[in-house]
Amino acid sequence: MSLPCGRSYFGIFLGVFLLDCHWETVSGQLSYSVSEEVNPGTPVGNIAKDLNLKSQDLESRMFQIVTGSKRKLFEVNLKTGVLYVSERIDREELCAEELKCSVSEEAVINNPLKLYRIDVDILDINDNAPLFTTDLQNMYIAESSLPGVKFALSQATDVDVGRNGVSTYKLSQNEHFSLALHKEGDSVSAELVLQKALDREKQPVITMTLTAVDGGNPPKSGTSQIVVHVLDNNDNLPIFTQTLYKTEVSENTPLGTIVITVNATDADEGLNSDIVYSLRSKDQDHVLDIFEIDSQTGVIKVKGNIDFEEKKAFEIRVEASDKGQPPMSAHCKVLVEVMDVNDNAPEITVTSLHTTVKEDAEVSTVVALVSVLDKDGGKNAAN
Ligand SMILES: *[C@@H]1O[C@H](CO)[C@@H](O)[C@H](O)[C@H]1NC(C)=O
Ligand SMILES: [Ca+2]
Ligand SMILES: [Ca+2]
Ligand SMILES: [Ca+2]
Ligand SMILES: [Ca+2]
Repeated sequence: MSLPCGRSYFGIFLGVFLLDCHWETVSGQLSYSVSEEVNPGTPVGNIAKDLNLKSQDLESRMFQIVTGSKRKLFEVNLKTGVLYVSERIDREELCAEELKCSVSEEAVINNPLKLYRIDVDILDINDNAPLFTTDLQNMYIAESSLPGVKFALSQATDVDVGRNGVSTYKLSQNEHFSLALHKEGDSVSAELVLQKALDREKQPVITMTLTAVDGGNPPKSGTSQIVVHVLDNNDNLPIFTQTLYKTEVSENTPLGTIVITVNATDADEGLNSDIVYSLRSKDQDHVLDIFEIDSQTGVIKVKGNIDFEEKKAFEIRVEASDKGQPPMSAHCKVLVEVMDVNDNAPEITVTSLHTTVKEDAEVSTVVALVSVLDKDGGKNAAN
């Protein structure tokens, strides 16, 4: 018996020598294909038929599949010549992302010795869904971002190959974003595109579902939640609860007395809505000498003497500014009417026309002119 390349095919060098010289010694080559994950026992082909051997000869001529150290994925039924799957075949484990996955076996038969090569293509099935590395993608996007701006997304992977891999992405229905898909050969990736301007004051958080779909039949998919946190921009003015406040204050009101509290609110967030109040004086009416405002609370208090006789009403301008960068501000007016208090005694002036009055003076003789002057107004004045 002469052995191929002159040595025992059962030797430990078998694999090496088969590689070295199989082109001159292989008596035949067979190619089959079978899907991964088929049940053990599934037939792949009939070796006896394809090699023109009598099936009853297989056993007597010691037909044998030689796999070296590898797992024995296939076996031959020596009675029928059928090559069948002998254990679970997982293409993903065998070939990972390689597009073509093929298993080569050597088979020998004696009398005369012949060596055959059997190639079995392992066909991918769509047994894996696209998978995202994160179930949740938090994104922080400025409220001021312009439509058209793109944002990177975490991609999905599908360990299947070819069309069983990720073929497209979908985004759940929403008002602001769409997807831009980029295809490069077999791979596809997606970016988030802002379609409509954001408004944190209306919707501070936008949640969407990103779905990766493979091209299998039927397709499989995987999802990831996208949570967009809209970052505030200072795009709102403070707004006073009233544009005009009216109040009254008595003259001589003690210093520190609260006159009124103004209130402005701002729809933004954080410093962009933090309000600082201040008083503005448009002319020389001494408003700033007489009133003060608490910059934090908007409480206006008396700080100087109020004298009705000097000024009967004040018009205070109040500014509210946020602490945004740059700040935004708004104004309101506070009209303070001063109420008179009876703090002035009437002044009586007597002008004598005669130093003495005769006792027999006539009844209607003018004796003196009495004039009364009262600085107080209204009912506090003399009448
Ligand atoms: C200011 O007005 C807002 C809205 O009307 C209200 O929620 C808030 O409590 C007010 N603040 C003060 C200090 O009155
Ligand atoms: Ca798949
Ligand atoms: Ca697969
Ligand atoms: Ca804002
Ligand atoms: Ca603001």
